[in-house]
Amino acid sequence: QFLQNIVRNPEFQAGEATVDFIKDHPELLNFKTRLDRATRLLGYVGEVVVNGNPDVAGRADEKRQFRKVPLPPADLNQPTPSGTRQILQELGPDNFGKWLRQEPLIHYTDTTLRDAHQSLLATRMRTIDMLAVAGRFAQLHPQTFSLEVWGGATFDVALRFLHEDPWARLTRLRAAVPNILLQMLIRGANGVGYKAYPDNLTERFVAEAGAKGIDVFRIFDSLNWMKGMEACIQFVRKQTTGLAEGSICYTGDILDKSRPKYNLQYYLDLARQLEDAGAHILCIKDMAGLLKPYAAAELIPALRDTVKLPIHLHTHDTSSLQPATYLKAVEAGVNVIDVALGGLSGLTSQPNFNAVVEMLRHSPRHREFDQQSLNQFSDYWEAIREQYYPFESGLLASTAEVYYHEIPGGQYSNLRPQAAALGLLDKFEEVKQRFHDANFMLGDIPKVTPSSKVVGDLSLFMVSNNLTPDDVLQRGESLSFPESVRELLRGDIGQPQGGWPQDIQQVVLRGEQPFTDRPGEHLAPIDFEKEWPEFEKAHPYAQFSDFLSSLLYPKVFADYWQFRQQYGDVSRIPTPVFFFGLQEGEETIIELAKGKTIIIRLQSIGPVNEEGMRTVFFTLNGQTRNLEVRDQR
Ligand code: 3PY
Ligand code: ZN
Repeated sequence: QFLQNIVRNPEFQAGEATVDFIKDHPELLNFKTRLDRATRLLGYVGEVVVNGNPDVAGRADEKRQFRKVPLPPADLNQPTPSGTRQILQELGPDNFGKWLRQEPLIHYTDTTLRDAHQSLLATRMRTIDMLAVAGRFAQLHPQTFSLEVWGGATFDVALRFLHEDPWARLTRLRAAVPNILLQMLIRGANGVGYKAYPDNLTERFVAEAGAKGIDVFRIFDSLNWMKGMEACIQFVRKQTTGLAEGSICYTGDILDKSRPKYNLQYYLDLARQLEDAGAHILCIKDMAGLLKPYAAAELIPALRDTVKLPIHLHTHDTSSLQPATYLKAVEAGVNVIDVALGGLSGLTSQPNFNAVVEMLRHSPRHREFDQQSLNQFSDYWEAIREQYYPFESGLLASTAEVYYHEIPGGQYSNLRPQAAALGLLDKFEEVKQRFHDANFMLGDIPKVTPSSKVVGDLSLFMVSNNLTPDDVLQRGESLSFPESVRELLRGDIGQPQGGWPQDIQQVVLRGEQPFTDRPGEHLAPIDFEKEWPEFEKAHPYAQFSDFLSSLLYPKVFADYWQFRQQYGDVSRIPTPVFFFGLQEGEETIIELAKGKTIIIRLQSIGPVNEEGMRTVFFTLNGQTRNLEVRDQR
């Protein structure tokens, strides 16, 4: 019966079965019900039509219409021109680093597919919207240094809220972009999570990411703790053919002599240590956008004098000053700068790619890009962005307040909904004030995931409980602090420069002994030999990458897996339908596989019956299909 199911499957008959074929078709094993893919996706659409997508509950206007999305014109029949990936393959990582360091023209990393939507739209960008243009971009702008497409919060959000497999996203993007380096953000020992993982898990994760297509691993530690990065740099060197980009998280202001903790020397020392640890590229990761133009003019030449590595600058344009920082950095010899396509740039995202190219046009380090085409990509993203309106952060204008609160760009779009969920939206001004206070209570630390999340948790805790910094220290013994604050001060995610302040550490830990060693050293390694076969048995046709997902996020993965068995691969559903369902009389086209599409039309929704069920009347490829859905609204 199983074999019959396979040979009768239209995708199999069309010769389109890939390695994912059986995983994507659990119905092959289901001899009684034989739910096909279309039926499962229809089940999802029925659910959203009746009950809505919980991720946009209370924020969705289901009647809102979206305009037609303009696709940037490209001739996809042409072979894809070669790019930086071919240069890396030719030179190998060490020589690639040397080549990049002496490149006269400026290079660009496009962050549109990772940090830009993490920072503007709470990381919700779906694979379908990326794939619609990724190949076109590769075709038209092969001179781009890299595309940041993976890691950071995208891994968790893909599984948790989008019900997508992040590994499949990577595989599909790699296939669409054979020529430009693909880049990810990895939080050192914290991987793509919020806590430290055993070393052998990080190692397998890095190896798998490399095998599935990542070329540049941007590695950072949220406390700038070398021990949190060293092992990861080595894993990239050992397990992949890619580039290890060691990062300095930039905080404070090197020009502010009254705050000497993060002075120029601090960053130069870190850079030297990253070079010694084996990094191929040095990144200045300015996650909140605090690196001012004249500070860049001082920092970059000093770094170039200190290390032989090429320098990659990342920032967020929260204040709107950052193009000026880029101008100074380019003059000072930076090699690569991070930008986002117009429609997803600015504010808490990266500076505008299109505009920065124009800033440098006719100057010595200008690299040529077809501006008309860049603008067409920007138009695409602007139109797509409208479909994600429930996830906009609410920040309407750039703000110099960021120099005070130092909230990273990638966190801002999350902190507001977090505050809203606690009923604190009216007090968001106070939350930002307490974010500033919490930072200094914790000893003035770099704030970037996961340390920034803990500073956020502490500030929300103070606002909810009406506490000042003094209250926390004086009444701390009787307060129940967020678990994340306890873990941070216990040393779970590492050690900051100068150690933790003893007053708050004692109040929060109440006698518990803090760690000072590297978390990876006291965490039990994963027994892959034993656990992978067990996992495989419990999850028929799962891949090894699914196992890695489940080790990083056990509960999130379990929910995702169950969802996937029930509804199939929802990443193929167009975004308006995925978030808002269909209106009566509306239809949608879903591409199940290359050349295989289905058309779902919502005819009408019946009334609720005594059992609380509604009948939803659809047509699927013109044939009537009725669905019973429990009304849970
Ligand atoms: C992340 O870790 O997700 C970040 O974007 C840090 O800036
Ligand atoms: Zn960033």
